[in-house]
Amino acid sequence: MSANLKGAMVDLIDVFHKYSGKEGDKYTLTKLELKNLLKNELGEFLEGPNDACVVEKIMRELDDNKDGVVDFQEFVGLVAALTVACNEFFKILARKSTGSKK
Ligand SMILES: [Ca+2]
Repeated sequence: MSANLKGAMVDLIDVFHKYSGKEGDKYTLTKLELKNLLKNELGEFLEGPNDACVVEKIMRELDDNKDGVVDFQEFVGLVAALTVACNEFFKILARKSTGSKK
């Protein structure tokens, strides 16, 4: 895992393109590409990435400009939201382990 921000940014771009290049426009994610990315990369964070309804819902939420595909900017919104959620989770864990009530 990357321990620096520049590495994390490059990784983020690499991961996106690894999936976006499979079918259709190589710079956007189709529903199938999004499903594979969610399943392979975020399977442990997301409930039911194999569930078509879940993928459909995430797709609708991410597809800001309603063009039926997810571009990099739209994808980064998901990553940012998940990263914020993870950070909150780690803060709670840290508070529990130190016994702080803040
Ligand atoms: Ca879109």
